[in-house]
Amino acid sequence: MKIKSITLHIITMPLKRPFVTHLQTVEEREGIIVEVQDTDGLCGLGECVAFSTPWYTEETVKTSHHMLKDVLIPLMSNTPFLHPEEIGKRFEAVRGNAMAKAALEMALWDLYARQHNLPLWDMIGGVRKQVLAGAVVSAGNVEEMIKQTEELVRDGYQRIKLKISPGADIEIVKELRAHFPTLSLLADANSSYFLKDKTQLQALDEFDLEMIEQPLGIDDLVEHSLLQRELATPICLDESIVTLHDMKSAIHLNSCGVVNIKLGRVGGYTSALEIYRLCREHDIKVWCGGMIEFGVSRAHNLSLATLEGFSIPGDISSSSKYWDEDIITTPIIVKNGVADRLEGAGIGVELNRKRLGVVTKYKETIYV
Ligand code: OSB
Ligand code: MG
Repeated sequence: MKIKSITLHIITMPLKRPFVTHLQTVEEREGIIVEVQDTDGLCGLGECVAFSTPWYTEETVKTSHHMLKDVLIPLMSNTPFLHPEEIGKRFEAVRGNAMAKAALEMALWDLYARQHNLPLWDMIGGVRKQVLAGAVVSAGNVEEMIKQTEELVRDGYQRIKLKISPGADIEIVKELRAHFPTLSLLADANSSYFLKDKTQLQALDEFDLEMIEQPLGIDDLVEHSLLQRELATPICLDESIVTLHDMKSAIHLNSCGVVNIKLGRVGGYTSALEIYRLCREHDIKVWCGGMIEFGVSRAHNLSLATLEGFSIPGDISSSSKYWDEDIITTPIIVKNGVADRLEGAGIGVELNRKRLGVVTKYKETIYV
């Protein structure tokens, strides 16, 4: 792969409505679109999913911009490489910073697939023609959560994830379950509980949740294991799984029955595929997590979720759930709980340059 230049587009777009969690209310989404160009003029696209502030992980748009520009992109300049998997080796010299690494690595996978004129889902061994999709409801009060769920169910979503936290949990789950007796529901706590809150979490067992996502601390694999022993509802880990090593530890400790895989959180495809394969070997269920993303990352998620093991609907929603107008020419569409896989080369979407221009705050091209 002969890389000529890498363009970083720092963009910002208002959400249609605020995304409320106990940690942060997101009203504007900042992000970085990474565009890698080869010497033949082909382009690969990636997206950095870090937020403006470090509420979900320690990375931010600013730290990942710095990592990309000053640390990771310079690693591209030496010897050419044959396959995007080789990039992981070069990145080993850099600790952490999974989202910055993922943004560049995703763009290289997209470019590699386009160079071979194949869809990326095909290159990684995907098989699903339709990807299983679900949506997230995240609002300040239970009435609003019911209203949003009604809208999403009307739009065809068949799996809804509810954000919960101490004091905003039992009432929410109980009300939602009463309104939607047969809907597939799960709850995501974004690490807002402690092991001492066990009885509060056990009280959720009666509402037939598919799983409870990341109830405890982001690095509490041991305590998740202790909790899982006393909880009927399967635990799904999100924040706790960043590396393959984390996943190995979680399996050894029986910390979870499910994991959501996010390309950004785990540092890109190579790591996501390793985690995926390990989960398959150990009967851990997987699904594709979401990050309130723009179309580039949504298209990457669709590629990943074509893998056979992605047998549970992910946080994969239409571009229109968050955006008035996405930055890609054909928005991502979920209908009746599925999204068709994209059949074009690479991730199968192109940038809408006009829209991108409108939402770009800063842009620079680095020649490698
Ligand atoms: O914890 O899964 C999470 C969004 C941003 C940061 C963290 C999380 C989320 C979501 C997914 O819940 C929302 C979406 O992309 O639709
Ligand atoms: Mg989560």
